[in-house]
Amino acid sequence: MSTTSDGRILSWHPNPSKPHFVPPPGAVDAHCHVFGPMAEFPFSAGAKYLPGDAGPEILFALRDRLGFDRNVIVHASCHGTDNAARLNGIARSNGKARGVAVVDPAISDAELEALHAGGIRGVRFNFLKRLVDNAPKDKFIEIAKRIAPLGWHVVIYFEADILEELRPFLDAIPTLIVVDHMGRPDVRQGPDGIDMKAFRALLDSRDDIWTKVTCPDRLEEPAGPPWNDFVGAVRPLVEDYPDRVLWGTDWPHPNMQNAVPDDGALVDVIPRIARTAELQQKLLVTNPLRLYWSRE
Ligand code: 0GY
Repeated sequence: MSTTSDGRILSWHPNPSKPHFVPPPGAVDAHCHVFGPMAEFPFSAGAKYLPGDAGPEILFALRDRLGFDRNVIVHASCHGTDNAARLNGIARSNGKARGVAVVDPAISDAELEALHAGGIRGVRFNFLKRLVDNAPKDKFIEIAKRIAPLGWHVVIYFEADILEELRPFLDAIPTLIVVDHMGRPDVRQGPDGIDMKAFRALLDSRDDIWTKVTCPDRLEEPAGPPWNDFVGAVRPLVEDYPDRVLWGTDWPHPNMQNAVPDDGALVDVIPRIARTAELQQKLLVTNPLRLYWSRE
C-alpha cells in the first residue's frame, strides 16, 4: 500500500498508460472524484478513509492524457456533506466539469440554488456501510423531492445484496436515478446471473433509471486486465440500454490502494463493452451531455 508522508492512502496510478482507444470528440468521464487538497478543503471528521490529495489539476491532466473532454466530479464520502472541493474543481474547469453533491438534509433552498450555480446537477445517496454510518431513506426522499424542481437527478451507490430491500425506496424517488457501478453485481455470474437479472428488472421497472458501466477493477479480481468477466456481463447491458448508460474512470479510485488500476487500461475496456461508434457516442457524449450540460 502506498501512503503520503502523513499516512494518507494513495490509490491512483502515478503514470497511467496512453490508451489505444481514442474517445470521440466531447467525451465525458462521468464518474471521478477530487480529494482536497486537504490544506484547503479538509476531510470530514467522520471520514472512513483519509486519501492523499488528488486535486483538480491532476484530474484535468489525466482527462487530457486519456483523450477526454469533460468530467463529472462525484462527491466521495471522505468529504462528508461539504461540497467545497467539488465546487472548486468545477470552477477551475472552464466549463468542462459538472458535479454531483452530497447534502445535509437540513440544506436550505438558497444553498441548493448556490450549488446549482456552481455546476452541481445531482445528489448522491450512499448505502455502503463501510463508507457511511447511516443512510436515512426518509430524509433522502425529502431531498429528492426538493431537488426535482432544479432538474437534478439522484445518484445512488449500493451493493447487489441490498437491491431488493431498496426497491420500495427507489420506486419512491421522483427524479431520474443513476446507479453507480450497476449496483456492484458479481460479474462472474455472467450476463444472465442472479445479480444482473435483478438489476435488469430494476431498469425495466422505469425508463428513467440509468447506470454507470464502470469499475471493472472493483467488480472483478484481479484488478487488472483483461477483465473478461466484466466485459461479458456488461456488454449486453450497454447494447440493451444504450440511452441510459454512462462511463467514468472512478479516478482517484478510492480505497483501491491495494490494487491501483491503470486508467489507460480502463479506457481500453470501452470498445469491448460498446462495440460500435454509435454506442460509444451515446455512452461517452450524448448521454452525459444530456444529463449534465443540457440546462444552464
Ligand atoms: C466510488 C467508490 C468508493 C468510494 C466512494 O464516496 C466514497 O467514498 O465513492 C468505494 O470505496 O467503493 O468510486 O464510488
